[in-house]
Amino acid sequence: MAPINLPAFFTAVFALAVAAHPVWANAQIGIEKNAAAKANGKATGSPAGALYAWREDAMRFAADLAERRDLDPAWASAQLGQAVLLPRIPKLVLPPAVGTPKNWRVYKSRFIDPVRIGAGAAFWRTHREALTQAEKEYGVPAQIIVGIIGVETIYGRDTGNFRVIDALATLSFDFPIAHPRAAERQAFFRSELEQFLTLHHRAGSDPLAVRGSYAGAMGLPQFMPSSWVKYAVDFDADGKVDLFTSPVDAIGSVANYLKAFGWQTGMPTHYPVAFDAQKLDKDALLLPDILPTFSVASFAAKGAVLEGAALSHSGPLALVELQNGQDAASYVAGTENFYVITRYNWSSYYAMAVIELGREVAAAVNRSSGN
Ligand SMILES: [Ca+2]
Repeated sequence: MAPINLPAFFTAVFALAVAAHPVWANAQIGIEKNAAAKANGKATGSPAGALYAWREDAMRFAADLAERRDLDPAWASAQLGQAVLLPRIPKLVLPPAVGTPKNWRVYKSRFIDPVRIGAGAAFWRTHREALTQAEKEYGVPAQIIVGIIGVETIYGRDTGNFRVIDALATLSFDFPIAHPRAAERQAFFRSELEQFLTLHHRAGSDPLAVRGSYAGAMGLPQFMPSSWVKYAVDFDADGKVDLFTSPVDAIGSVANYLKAFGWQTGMPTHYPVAFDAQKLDKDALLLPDILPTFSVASFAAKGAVLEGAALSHSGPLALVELQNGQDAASYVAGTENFYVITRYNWSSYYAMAVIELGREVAAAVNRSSGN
């Protein structure tokens, strides 16, 4: 790991930061404006926002993590010190207001449209070999991998334009206390920030150059730093893991992630379900939420009616409810593989969008190849 060459300007700012703070109070006015411009997606090209170098909690965290992870402490505080508070981000992580009805049709329309399907078909044709290889190695069907990368970033078109270090620092040190699980989420983001800095220290790469989502997710598959460390693979075998510019690494990494969370080869994600009004105990069926809990027989006893291949399904099932605003909800019988997709993003709406986008893209690919 080469020592960091800080620009003289920053070294001076940083020296001020560890000294007293009166200067800082005056400087903050300009800083707020700068950070706001950045949050609007306009890079200012200047690091002089609301720098975490001024924040005692952040600098203490940098020192502690350097010790825990055996990193150069000067490097850790210099990197984190250049992170900027982005005031827009805390608002983005707040859950929707209580009583806001979920709407599967609206959600679906955001992710399943001709542009995304067309981009998916092109991605599939270009990377057919890697998708086939991933399916062979990890047992995860191409259409699930294609569904995830499409929903996440439209196949790399939209990987996020926030500096990851700014996003992670903001959510680590300025997480909104109005969030119902603020302490837990803040701890999560601190752990991600720690992994992010450690990853770059070990690789000798520049953490300040990395861009991603407002939550710090990176690359084509939008991996958080901890997932990058645990599940990313060098699937194109060029000697490095690169989820930003190697779609093949992204394909292998998504498949590896799902496999690690228990993907079972050949198992469908879900089955259609109907209800027998005489026997229906919907409360009992919905109680475990999306965690597969019911055998086919206990499903039937509670009034959930399956047919065809579903009747010989051997694993547990969940009744997945997708609300449609004021209209009647949609339901499917989710398998353990449906649940695995929700480990990528903890939402049944997300999982269903991935599955349906993948299916649409597969159909488009088959149509164009004359099958
Ligand atoms: Ca690679």
